[in-house]
Amino acid sequence: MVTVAAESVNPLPFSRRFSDDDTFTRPFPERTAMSDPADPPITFYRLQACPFCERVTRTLQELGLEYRSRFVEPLHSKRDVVKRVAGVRTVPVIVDENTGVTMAESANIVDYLESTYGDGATDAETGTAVASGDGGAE
Ligand SMILES: N[C@@H](CCC(=O)N[C@@H](CS)C(=O)NCC(=O)O)C(=O)O
Repeated sequence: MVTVAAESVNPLPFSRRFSDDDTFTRPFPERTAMSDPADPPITFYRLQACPFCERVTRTLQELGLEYRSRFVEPLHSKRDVVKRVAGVRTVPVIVDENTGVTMAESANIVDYLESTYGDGATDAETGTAVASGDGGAE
């Protein structure tokens, strides 16, 4: 009888690939004066192929914002990290350390990002107008 080690069948189990620790940084050339190169101020909790998350991704990119993506567990009941951070298990969720805002709901997040960082936005800390540029939009 031939036995096959589980590792050789599935070297990277699904639950490992999407664990809460799967964090990566997505750098953008534009950085705000507030940014720490090692630690983007915006953390984006998201899920692969989530249309609501894609909407937020597009807005972040259009505004040229630097952020850190954290891919949550696909299984709703296992999304403890985002539940702890935002009180919900749905994604998208963002945490913006620039302003202290934690927010769920894609439409609210898009509105928030555009009003905080888009044209005509005021600086979250000083209340002064933020210079508008192309924001790195493609
Ligand atoms: N109204 C929410 C919907 C978000 C949503 O349904 N996200 C899905 C992933 S695409 C999710 O987290 N589903 C789990 C759940 O509904 O509990 C929004 O616009 O952000």
